[in-house]
Amino acid sequence: MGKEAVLRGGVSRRDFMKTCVAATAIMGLPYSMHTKVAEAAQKAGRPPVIWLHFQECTGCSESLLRSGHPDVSELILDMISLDYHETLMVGSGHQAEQSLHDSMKANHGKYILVVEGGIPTKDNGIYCKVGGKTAVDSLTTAAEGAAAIITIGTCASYGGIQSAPPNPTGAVGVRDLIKNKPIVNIPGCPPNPYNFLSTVLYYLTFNKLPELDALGRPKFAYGRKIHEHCERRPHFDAGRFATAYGDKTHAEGYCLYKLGCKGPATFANCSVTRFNDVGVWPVSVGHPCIGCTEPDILFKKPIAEKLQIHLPTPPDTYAPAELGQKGPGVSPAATGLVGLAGGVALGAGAMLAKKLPSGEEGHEKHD
Ligand code: FSX
Ligand code: SF4
Ligand code: F3S
Repeated sequence: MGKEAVLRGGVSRRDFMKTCVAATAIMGLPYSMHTKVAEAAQKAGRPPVIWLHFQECTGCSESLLRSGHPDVSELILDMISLDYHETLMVGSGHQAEQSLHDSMKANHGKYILVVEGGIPTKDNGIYCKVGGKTAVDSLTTAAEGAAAIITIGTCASYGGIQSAPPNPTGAVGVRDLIKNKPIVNIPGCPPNPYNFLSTVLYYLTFNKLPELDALGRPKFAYGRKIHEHCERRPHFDAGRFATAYGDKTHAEGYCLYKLGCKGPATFANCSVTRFNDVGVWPVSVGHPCIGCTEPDILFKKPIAEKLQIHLPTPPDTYAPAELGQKGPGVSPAATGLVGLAGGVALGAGAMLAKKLPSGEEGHEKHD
Protein backbone atom coordinates (compact mmCIF):
# COMPACT_ATOMS: atom_id res chain seq x y z
CA MET A 1 0.00 0.00 0.00
CA GLY A 2 1.46 3.34 -1.04
CA LYS A 3 2.01 6.51 0.91
CA GLU A 4 -1.09 8.19 -0.55
CA ALA A 5 -3.29 5.36 0.68
CA VAL A 6 -2.08 5.85 4.24
CA LEU A 7 -2.88 9.51 4.00
CA ARG A 8 -6.20 8.73 2.35
CA GLY A 9 -7.15 6.91 5.55
CA GLY A 10 -7.71 10.32 7.13
CA VAL A 11 -4.29 10.69 8.73
CA SER A 12 -2.21 13.69 7.70
CA ARG A 13 1.41 13.22 6.74
CA ARG A 14 2.45 15.18 9.84
CA ASP A 15 0.37 13.02 12.20
CA PHE A 16 1.57 9.90 10.45
CA MET A 17 5.23 10.83 11.00
CA LYS A 18 4.50 11.89 14.58
CA THR A 19 3.01 8.47 15.32
CA CYS A 20 5.97 6.71 13.68
CA VAL A 21 8.38 8.76 15.83
CA ALA A 22 6.39 7.85 18.98
CA ALA A 23 6.32 4.15 18.04
CA THR A 24 10.06 4.24 17.29
CA ALA A 25 10.70 5.62 20.78
CA ILE A 26 8.42 3.01 22.37
CA MET A 27 10.34 0.26 20.57
CA GLY A 28 13.52 1.67 22.10
CA LEU A 29 15.02 2.36 18.67
CA PRO A 30 17.20 5.36 17.88
CA TYR A 31 15.31 8.41 16.61
CA SER A 32 16.92 8.05 13.16
CA MET A 33 15.07 4.75 12.68
CA HIS A 34 11.70 6.50 12.39
CA THR A 35 12.08 6.90 8.62
CA LYS A 36 12.64 3.13 8.26
CA VAL A 37 9.59 2.50 10.44
CA ALA A 38 7.53 4.93 8.32
CA GLU A 39 8.67 3.17 5.13
CA ALA A 40 7.68 -0.21 6.57
CA ALA A 41 4.26 1.14 7.51
CA GLN A 42 3.65 2.17 3.90
CA LYS A 43 5.16 -0.75 2.01
CA ALA A 44 3.14 -2.97 -0.25
CA GLY A 45 1.96 -6.42 0.78
CA ARG A 46 -0.05 -5.79 3.90
CA PRO A 47 -0.07 -8.81 6.21
CA PRO A 48 -3.45 -10.54 6.38
CA VAL A 49 -4.92 -10.48 9.89
CA ILE A 50 -7.68 -12.59 11.40
CA TRP A 51 -9.00 -11.20 14.68
CA LEU A 52 -11.01 -13.47 16.98
CA HIS A 53 -13.07 -12.46 20.03
CA PHE A 54 -13.80 -14.71 22.97
CA GLN A 55 -14.55 -13.96 26.64
CA GLU A 56 -13.99 -10.22 27.05
CA CYS A 57 -15.59 -6.79 27.22
CA THR A 58 -14.24 -5.63 23.83
CA GLY A 59 -12.47 -2.81 25.66
CA CYS A 60 -9.28 -3.73 23.82
CA SER A 61 -10.82 -3.07 20.38
CA GLU A 62 -12.67 -0.08 21.81
CA SER A 63 -9.55 1.57 23.19
CA LEU A 64 -7.80 1.00 19.88
CA LEU A 65 -10.66 2.45 17.85
CA ARG A 66 -11.19 5.42 20.16
CA SER A 67 -7.56 6.50 20.01
CA GLY A 68 -7.01 9.68 18.05
CA HIS A 69 -4.70 12.60 17.25
CA PRO A 70 -3.15 10.94 15.32
CA ASP A 71 -5.52 8.14 14.81
CA VAL A 72 -3.69 4.94 15.73
CA SER A 73 -6.55 2.75 14.59
CA GLU A 74 -6.57 4.36 11.11
CA LEU A 75 -2.87 3.59 10.81
CA ILE A 76 -3.23 0.01 11.95
CA LEU A 77 -6.19 -0.63 9.70
CA ASP A 78 -4.22 0.80 6.76
CA MET A 79 -1.09 -1.22 7.55
CA ILE A 80 -2.78 -4.59 7.76
CA SER A 81 -5.39 -6.38 5.73
CA LEU A 82 -8.04 -7.05 8.36
CA ASP A 83 -9.90 -9.96 6.86
CA TYR A 84 -12.05 -10.91 9.82
CA HIS A 85 -13.04 -9.00 12.98
CA GLU A 86 -16.42 -9.83 14.47
CA THR A 87 -17.19 -6.42 15.91
CA LEU A 88 -15.98 -4.38 12.93
CA MET A 89 -17.07 -6.39 9.91
CA VAL A 90 -20.30 -5.67 8.10
CA GLY A 91 -21.17 -9.31 7.38
CA SER A 92 -22.74 -11.54 9.97
CA GLY A 93 -23.92 -15.12 10.45
CA HIS A 94 -23.04 -17.60 7.70
CA GLN A 95 -21.59 -14.83 5.56
CA ALA A 96 -19.08 -13.97 8.30
CA GLU A 97 -18.24 -17.63 8.90
CA GLN A 98 -17.62 -18.07 5.18
CA SER A 99 -15.29 -15.10 5.07
CA LEU A 100 -13.32 -16.49 8.01
CA HIS A 101 -13.03 -19.85 6.32
CA ASP A 102 -12.03 -18.30 2.96
CA SER A 103 -9.41 -16.06 4.53
CA MET A 104 -7.82 -18.89 6.51
CA LYS A 105 -7.68 -21.03 3.36
CA ALA A 106 -6.34 -18.32 1.04
CA ASN A 107 -3.66 -17.16 3.49
CA HIS A 108 -2.75 -20.47 5.13
CA GLY A 109 0.58 -20.18 6.91
CA LYS A 110 0.79 -16.44 6.28
CA TYR A 111 -1.76 -14.61 8.38
CA ILE A 112 -1.35 -13.03 11.78
CA LEU A 113 -3.95 -14.21 14.24
CA VAL A 114 -5.00 -11.58 16.77
CA VAL A 115 -6.92 -12.93 19.75
CA GLU A 116 -8.99 -10.80 22.11
CA GLY A 117 -10.55 -12.44 25.17
CA GLY A 118 -10.01 -15.47 27.38
CA ILE A 119 -10.82 -19.02 26.37
CA PRO A 120 -13.05 -21.16 28.62
CA THR A 121 -11.94 -24.77 28.88
CA LYS A 122 -14.27 -26.18 31.55
CA ASP A 123 -17.09 -28.58 30.54
CA ASN A 124 -15.66 -29.00 27.04
CA GLY A 125 -15.55 -25.26 26.52
CA ILE A 126 -19.31 -24.76 26.28
CA TYR A 127 -19.23 -21.34 27.95
CA CYS A 128 -18.19 -19.46 24.82
CA LYS A 129 -19.40 -20.46 21.38
CA VAL A 130 -19.36 -18.58 18.07
CA GLY A 131 -21.10 -20.03 15.03
CA GLY A 132 -21.77 -23.25 16.96
CA LYS A 133 -18.07 -23.84 17.64
CA THR A 134 -16.43 -23.53 21.03
CA ALA A 135 -13.75 -20.90 21.53
CA VAL A 136 -11.21 -23.72 22.01
CA ASP A 137 -12.11 -25.19 18.59
CA SER A 138 -12.13 -21.81 16.82
CA LEU A 139 -8.78 -20.88 18.33
CA THR A 140 -7.15 -24.23 17.55
CA THR A 141 -8.37 -24.15 13.94
CA ALA A 142 -7.31 -20.53 13.35
CA ALA A 143 -3.94 -21.02 15.09
CA GLU A 144 -3.15 -23.98 12.83
CA GLY A 145 -2.68 -21.78 9.73
CA ALA A 146 -1.28 -18.69 11.49
CA ALA A 147 2.28 -17.46 10.99
CA ALA A 148 2.18 -15.84 14.42
CA ILE A 149 -0.31 -14.92 17.11
CA ILE A 150 -0.70 -11.60 18.90
CA THR A 151 -2.91 -11.57 21.98
CA ILE A 152 -4.43 -8.19 22.72
CA GLY A 153 -5.38 -7.68 26.35
CA THR A 154 -4.83 -9.57 29.58
CA CYS A 155 -7.82 -11.85 28.91
CA ALA A 156 -6.31 -13.39 25.76
CA SER A 157 -2.82 -13.28 27.24
CA TYR A 158 -3.49 -14.94 30.62
CA GLY A 159 -7.24 -15.45 31.14
CA GLY A 160 -8.04 -12.00 32.55
CA ILE A 161 -11.10 -11.15 34.59
CA GLN A 162 -12.97 -14.37 33.86
CA SER A 163 -10.06 -16.38 35.25
CA ALA A 164 -10.37 -14.63 38.64
CA PRO A 165 -10.86 -17.16 41.44
CA PRO A 166 -12.86 -19.39 41.40
CA ASN A 167 -12.58 -19.19 37.59
CA PRO A 168 -16.02 -20.76 36.98
CA THR A 169 -15.49 -21.37 33.25
CA GLY A 170 -11.87 -22.53 33.43
CA ALA A 171 -10.74 -19.51 31.40
CA VAL A 172 -7.14 -19.48 30.20
CA GLY A 173 -4.94 -17.46 27.85
CA VAL A 174 -3.86 -18.47 24.34
CA ARG A 175 -0.41 -19.57 25.48
CA ASP A 176 -1.99 -22.18 27.75
CA LEU A 177 -3.54 -23.90 24.72
CA ILE A 178 -1.32 -23.18 21.73
CA LYS A 179 2.24 -24.43 22.05
CA ASN A 180 3.56 -24.62 18.50
CA LYS A 181 3.28 -21.01 17.27
CA PRO A 182 5.12 -17.82 18.11
CA ILE A 183 2.89 -15.79 20.44
CA VAL A 184 3.33 -12.14 21.42
CA ASN A 185 1.30 -11.07 24.44
CA ILE A 186 0.17 -7.44 24.70
CA PRO A 187 -1.49 -7.46 28.13
CA GLY A 188 -3.35 -4.60 29.79
CA CYS A 189 -7.02 -4.24 30.56
CA PRO A 190 -7.18 -2.70 28.05
CA PRO A 191 -3.64 -2.43 26.71
CA ASN A 192 -2.20 0.80 25.41
CA PRO A 193 -3.00 0.98 21.67
CA TYR A 194 0.55 2.22 21.02
CA ASN A 195 1.99 -1.06 22.32
CA PHE A 196 -0.10 -2.98 19.80
CA LEU A 197 0.79 -0.53 17.02
CA SER A 198 4.50 -0.69 17.89
CA THR A 199 4.47 -4.49 17.84
CA VAL A 200 2.87 -4.53 14.38
CA LEU A 201 5.33 -1.87 13.18
CA TYR A 202 8.26 -3.83 14.60
CA TYR A 203 7.12 -6.88 12.66
CA LEU A 204 6.71 -4.88 9.45
CA THR A 205 10.07 -3.11 9.86
CA PHE A 206 12.26 -6.07 10.81
CA ASN A 207 10.27 -9.04 9.48
CA LYS A 208 10.48 -10.72 12.87
CA LEU A 209 8.78 -10.53 16.23
CA PRO A 210 10.25 -8.42 19.04
CA GLU A 211 12.24 -9.88 21.93
CA LEU A 212 9.91 -11.14 24.66
CA ASP A 213 10.08 -11.51 28.43
CA ALA A 214 9.20 -14.70 30.33
CA LEU A 215 5.50 -13.84 30.15
CA GLY A 216 5.64 -13.42 26.36
CA ARG A 217 5.49 -9.60 26.40
CA PRO A 218 7.66 -7.36 24.17
CA LYS A 219 10.56 -6.22 26.32
CA PHE A 220 10.47 -2.78 24.72
CA ALA A 221 7.08 -2.08 26.29
CA TYR A 222 7.07 -4.28 29.40
CA GLY A 223 10.75 -4.31 30.33
CA ARG A 224 10.50 -2.02 33.34
CA LYS A 225 8.24 -1.53 36.33
CA ILE A 226 6.02 1.54 36.24
CA HIS A 227 7.29 2.33 39.74
CA GLU A 228 10.66 3.20 38.16
CA HIS A 229 9.31 6.02 36.05
CA CYS A 230 6.28 7.18 38.01
CA GLU A 231 5.93 10.91 38.68
CA ARG A 232 4.87 10.12 42.26
CA ARG A 233 8.10 8.19 42.87
CA PRO A 234 9.90 11.09 44.61
CA HIS A 235 7.07 11.02 47.17
CA PHE A 236 7.52 7.26 47.65
CA ASP A 237 11.24 7.71 48.22
CA ALA A 238 10.56 10.56 50.62
CA GLY A 239 7.96 8.56 52.56
CA ARG A 240 4.98 10.75 51.62
CA PHE A 241 1.90 8.59 51.05
CA ALA A 242 -1.72 9.36 50.23
CA THR A 243 -3.81 7.75 52.96
CA ALA A 244 -7.39 8.37 51.79
CA TYR A 245 -9.07 9.28 48.52
CA GLY A 246 -9.89 12.97 48.37
CA ASP A 247 -7.95 14.04 51.44
CA LYS A 248 -5.03 16.45 51.47
CA THR A 249 -2.40 13.75 50.96
CA HIS A 250 -4.24 12.53 47.88
CA ALA A 251 -4.79 16.04 46.53
CA GLU A 252 -1.09 16.83 46.99
CA GLY A 253 -0.23 14.00 44.61
CA TYR A 254 1.54 11.82 47.17
CA CYS A 255 2.48 8.21 46.38
CA LEU A 256 -0.49 5.81 46.16
CA TYR A 257 1.32 2.79 47.61
CA LYS A 258 -0.75 2.73 50.79
CA LEU A 259 -3.96 2.88 48.76
CA GLY A 260 -2.90 -0.38 47.14
CA CYS A 261 -0.81 0.73 44.16
CA LYS A 262 0.71 -2.33 42.46
CA GLY A 263 3.23 -0.23 40.52
CA PRO A 264 6.26 -1.68 42.34
CA ALA A 265 5.47 -5.13 40.86
CA THR A 266 3.95 -4.15 37.52
CA PHE A 267 5.91 -4.22 34.29
CA ALA A 268 4.49 -1.71 31.78
CA ASN A 269 5.23 1.63 30.12
CA CYS A 270 1.99 3.44 31.10
CA SER A 271 3.68 6.34 32.84
CA VAL A 272 5.86 7.03 29.80
CA THR A 273 3.49 6.29 26.91
CA ARG A 274 0.32 7.43 28.71
CA PHE A 275 -3.23 7.11 27.41
CA ASN A 276 -5.97 8.82 25.45
CA ASP A 277 -3.63 11.28 23.74
CA VAL A 278 -4.10 13.69 26.63
CA GLY A 279 -1.16 12.52 28.69
CA VAL A 280 -2.96 10.72 31.50
CA TRP A 281 -2.54 7.29 33.06
CA PRO A 282 -4.25 5.74 36.11
CA VAL A 283 -1.74 6.96 38.70
CA SER A 284 -1.64 10.50 37.27
CA VAL A 285 -5.37 10.88 37.84
CA GLY A 286 -5.20 9.58 41.40
CA HIS A 287 -5.97 5.87 41.08
CA PRO A 288 -3.51 3.22 42.21
CA CYS A 289 -2.21 0.91 39.51
CA ILE A 290 -4.13 -2.38 39.73
CA GLY A 291 -1.42 -4.34 37.92
CA CYS A 292 -3.49 -4.86 34.81
CA THR A 293 -0.55 -6.25 32.80
CA GLU A 294 0.34 -8.85 35.43
CA PRO A 295 -1.33 -12.30 35.43
CA ASP A 296 -0.80 -12.84 39.15
CA ILE A 297 -2.06 -9.43 40.24
CA LEU A 298 -5.02 -8.31 38.10
CA PHE A 299 -8.23 -9.58 39.74
CA LYS A 300 -6.12 -11.90 41.89
CA LYS A 301 -5.07 -9.38 44.54
CA PRO A 302 -7.60 -6.94 46.06
CA ILE A 303 -7.22 -3.42 44.67
CA ALA A 304 -6.76 -1.85 48.13
CA GLU A 305 -4.35 -4.50 49.43
CA LYS A 306 -0.86 -3.24 50.08
CA LEU A 307 1.81 -4.97 48.06
CA GLN A 308 4.75 -6.78 49.59
CA ILE A 309 7.69 -5.33 47.71
CA HIS A 310 10.33 -7.78 46.53
CA LEU A 311 13.36 -6.88 44.47
CA PRO A 312 12.93 -3.11 44.76
CA THR A 313 14.25 -1.12 41.83
CA PRO A 314 15.43 2.48 41.78
CA PRO A 315 13.67 5.25 39.88
CA ASP A 316 14.95 5.89 36.37
CA THR A 317 15.80 9.41 37.40
CA TYR A 318 15.44 11.51 40.50
CA ALA A 319 13.31 14.56 39.89
CA PRO A 320 12.38 17.28 42.37
CA ALA A 321 8.94 16.99 43.95
CA GLU A 322 7.21 20.32 44.44
CA LEU A 323 4.97 20.30 47.45
CA GLY A 324 1.91 22.45 47.89
CA GLN A 325 0.40 22.01 44.45
CA LYS A 326 -2.55 19.95 43.26
CA GLY A 327 -1.75 16.63 41.63
CA PRO A 328 1.63 15.01 41.25
CA GLY A 329 4.36 17.54 41.77
CA VAL A 330 6.61 16.40 38.98
CA SER A 331 6.02 16.84 35.29
CA PRO A 332 6.15 13.81 33.00
CA ALA A 333 8.86 15.57 31.04
CA ALA A 334 10.97 15.60 34.18
CA THR A 335 10.56 11.89 34.80
CA GLY A 336 9.10 9.60 32.18
CA LEU A 337 10.36 11.25 29.05
CA VAL A 338 13.81 11.88 30.44
CA GLY A 339 13.82 8.30 31.64
CA LEU A 340 12.78 7.07 28.22
CA ALA A 341 15.73 8.84 26.66
CA GLY A 342 18.25 8.02 29.34
CA GLY A 343 17.31 5.13 31.56
CA VAL A 344 19.44 3.52 34.23
CA ALA A 345 20.48 -0.02 35.05
CA LEU A 346 18.02 -2.10 37.01
CA GLY A 347 18.60 -3.96 40.19
CA ALA A 348 20.49 -1.51 42.38
CA GLY A 349 17.84 -1.59 45.02
CA ALA A 350 19.76 -2.14 48.21
CA MET A 351 19.79 1.51 49.20
CA LEU A 352 16.10 1.90 48.46
CA ALA A 353 15.16 -1.19 50.41
CA LYS A 354 16.00 0.79 53.53
CA LYS A 355 13.43 3.38 52.54
CA LEU A 356 10.55 1.01 51.90
CA PRO A 357 7.37 1.70 53.82
CA SER A 358 7.23 -0.16 57.07
CA GLY A 359 3.51 -0.82 56.82
CA GLU A 360 2.31 1.59 59.47
CA GLU A 361 -0.47 3.91 58.35
CA GLY A 362 -0.20 7.64 58.15
CA HIS A 363 1.46 10.36 56.28
CA GLU A 364 5.17 10.17 56.84
CA LYS A 365 6.70 13.53 56.26
CA HIS A 366 10.41 13.28 56.47
CA ASP A 367 11.19 16.95 56.71
FE1 FSX B 1 -10.08 -8.26 28.60
FE2 FSX B 1 -10.24 -6.88 26.17
FE3 FSX B 1 -9.90 -6.14 29.86
FE4 FSX B 1 -11.84 -5.82 28.36
O1 FSX B 1 -11.34 -7.23 24.93
S1 FSX B 1 -8.21 -7.20 28.86
S2 FSX B 1 -11.79 -7.43 29.92
S3 FSX B 1 -10.45 -4.21 28.89
O2 FSX B 1 -11.49 -5.67 26.63
O3 FSX B 1 -10.04 -8.57 26.78
FE1 SF4 C 1 3.95 5.55 41.69
FE2 SF4 C 1 2.55 3.55 42.72
FE3 SF4 C 1 5.20 3.51 42.86
FE4 SF4 C 1 3.84 5.21 44.34
S1 SF4 C 1 3.81 2.95 44.52
S2 SF4 C 1 5.65 5.67 43.14
S3 SF4 C 1 2.13 5.76 42.99
S4 SF4 C 1 3.97 3.43 40.99
FE1 F3S D 1 -2.74 -1.03 34.06
FE2 F3S D 1 -1.34 -0.14 36.09
FE3 F3S D 1 -0.91 0.78 33.70
S1 F3S D 1 -3.50 -0.61 36.09
S2 F3S D 1 -2.91 0.74 32.75
S3 F3S D 1 -0.55 -1.29 34.39
S4 F3S D 1 -0.91 1.93 35.57
